Amino acid sequence: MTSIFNKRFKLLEDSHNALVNRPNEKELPGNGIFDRYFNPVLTASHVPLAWKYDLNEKSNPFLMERIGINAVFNAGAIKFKGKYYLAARVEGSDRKSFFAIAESNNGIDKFRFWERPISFETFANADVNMYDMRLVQHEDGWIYGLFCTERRDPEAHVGDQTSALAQCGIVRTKDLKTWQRLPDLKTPSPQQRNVVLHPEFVDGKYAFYTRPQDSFIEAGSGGGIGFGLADDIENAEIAEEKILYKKEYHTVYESKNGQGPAPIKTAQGWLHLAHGVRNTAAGLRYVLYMFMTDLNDLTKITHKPGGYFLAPEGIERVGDVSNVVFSNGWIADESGAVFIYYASSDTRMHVATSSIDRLVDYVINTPEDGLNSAASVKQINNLIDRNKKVKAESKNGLATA
Ligand code: M1P
Repeated sequence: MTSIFNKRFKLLEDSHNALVNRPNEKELPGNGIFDRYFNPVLTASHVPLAWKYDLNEKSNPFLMERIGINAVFNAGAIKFKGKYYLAARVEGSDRKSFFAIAESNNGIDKFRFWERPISFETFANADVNMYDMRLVQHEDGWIYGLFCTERRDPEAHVGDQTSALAQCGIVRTKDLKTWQRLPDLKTPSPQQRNVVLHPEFVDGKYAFYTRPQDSFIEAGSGGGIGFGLADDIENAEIAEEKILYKKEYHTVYESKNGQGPAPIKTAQGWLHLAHGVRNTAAGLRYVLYMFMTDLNDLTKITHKPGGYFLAPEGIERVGDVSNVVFSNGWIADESGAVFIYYASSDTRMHVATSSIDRLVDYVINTPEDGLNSAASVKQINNLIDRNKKVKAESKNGLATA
């Protein structure tokens, strides 16, 4: 007779194989800017069975889960030696997050986790939690992983077991397998999340996008996406942060914002993906937005499309932290294709695809936020007028195809 263990093992293995081999398809027609896909690319169910189950029938006759995985989200991304890699944030049922590499041949489906999660050195004052790694191929030859490292706030009173101190941890690798831990980034700000390394040197220095905050929400002296330089990466210290994209009243980033992945260089400027947060009666709502900075002055914003680029839709709206999309990884392919990896509701990972040409067009030709309702109506009326003109011209045979 087949044992409980064997029956369950077959069921588990079959469903895991079906999941990790599942093809993905575009959801058409989309909005012309990017294409969503029907299936998430990574979920908690994608982690290998050996991470959760004791696979020995003697010690686990009921084949129970011994370790729970709660969610897989907020992944850094890189194309390396022809394959697409995600450095995902894996969160256990104990609430601790860690990083794990998953690989795919085409970037849109069949992502498989490597045998083990990433390990690297922790310091004497161990990181209690770590999350949201940004992978960057730097021109110095290393691949860097910048992530948020959190510990309990030593100033918090005994009854407060939630206040955290967040700072930026730095690791680097040449093969995504062996990781060297460097000292955490030092900045003048008491809290840092969403710190991103720029892929090129600026005046011979390492350039960072930062997000200075006093606490999870409080920005203190202004808030927004910051920018700073450090002489050295092995003891990185930013003396001064300049805010390059500030929060603004009644926008999709009125509560806070943060740089997403490292920007992509194009002929027209650096393309940026960021997240914006606003508060609602149902809690914080996180959306993605884009902007472009000058090729020679990284602190100069040249294009600022209004509104959000991508917001949670359908099932994406539901999860552990609902109404959230967050991206810390994208890949610009040699072909000009762009793979945008985003997490929904702190629960699962998705991909959307676009191209450099489409994203540059979006960033340059989307009207800026006019910051009031009348300005929004004016933008729509302008578009209607231009469309009427095109229609009239085509009737008269003037419009070109
Ligand atoms: O829960 C939503 C996000 O909240 C934080 O992002 P931010 O610091 O910009 O508010 C992070 O914890 C992020 O991981 C999380 O997805």
